[in-house]
Amino acid sequence: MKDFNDIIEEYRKTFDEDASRIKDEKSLQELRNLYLSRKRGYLTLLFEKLKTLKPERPDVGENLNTLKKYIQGRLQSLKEELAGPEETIKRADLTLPGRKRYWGAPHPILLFQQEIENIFFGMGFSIEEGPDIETDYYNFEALNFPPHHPARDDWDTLYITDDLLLRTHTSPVQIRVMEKRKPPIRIIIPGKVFRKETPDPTHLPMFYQVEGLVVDRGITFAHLKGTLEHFLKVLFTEKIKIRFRPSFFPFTEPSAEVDIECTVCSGKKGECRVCGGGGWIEILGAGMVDPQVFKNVNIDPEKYSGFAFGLGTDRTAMFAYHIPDMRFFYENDLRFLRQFSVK
Ligand code: 2NL
Repeated sequence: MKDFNDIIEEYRKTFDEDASRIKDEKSLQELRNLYLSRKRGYLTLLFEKLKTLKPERPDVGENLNTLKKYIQGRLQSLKEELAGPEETIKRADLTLPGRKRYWGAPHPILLFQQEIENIFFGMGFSIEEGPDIETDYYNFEALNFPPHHPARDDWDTLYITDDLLLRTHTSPVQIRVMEKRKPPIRIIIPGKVFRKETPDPTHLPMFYQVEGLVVDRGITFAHLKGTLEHFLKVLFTEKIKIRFRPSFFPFTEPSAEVDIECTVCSGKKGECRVCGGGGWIEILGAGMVDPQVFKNVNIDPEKYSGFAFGLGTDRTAMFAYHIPDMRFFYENDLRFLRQFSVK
């Protein structure tokens, strides 16, 4: 009987439409009752009708059973979908291979800082750290900055209150160490520093520095020169050319700036973007600690002398890795960062 099979097919379509509207347990239960209830469910009624058929009974019966199984299956999966993750986990295929996890990696600036730390560690230096937020005294006054020195200007320093500021260099940590500890002192201080700058290829309001300090009896400029030359040769290879130029810092006397031959044009001059054609790039500031700084921390400048130096970690990393823009370090573009990871 063709008509009966058509009716079965119509019921399947209606069921699918009804099933697509299910959104909670209650409507699911209603749907189940509508089709499978023993008393008045559509399928129950259809099976009763089946009894009245004669020759077509096996054929129609088979179709009706298929529909019943189909409806039961759909109701079961709807139930699991509504039950959420727990049911899904029960059905998950635990034999599938795991998904690949991305491991983090040290940031290139940290790797470069550690390279610097290792070189000084090899010369007997220890590593010290201090707070990013400092007082005016530790950041400027103890370091012999005159009251109206331009570095105290609003343009350079990010002030929090009249007395609290974001440190503009890591030197305040040296002051704190000298207050607590008597010579001999041989330390380096890596860390974040802050200046009120508009970001451009060579400036950022937050960057990294490594400063160093040596204090003992009989320390001379020769120690300064030998230490920094060794450091630069390990960092930039034995062949690198180095020059010292006279300079000025409020906290050192005499003071010097240290240049290396340009790593990009090898000092050939001309139109180099990195050294501006001069053939040299400035890497370090350094000098013999000013006696006034020693007096500020109760170290007798008649007995002790020392040298100090500072370098910009990001700036130096740019020359070491030939990176044209400092902002690349902080954009977190994985295509950039992955080039430095060990793997
Ligand atoms: C630069 C210059 C320098 C120092 C930092 C220093 C610290 C104390 C006493 C004396 Cl506590 N000096 N630090 C000395 C000379 C230069 O840094 O160009 N930095 C990026």
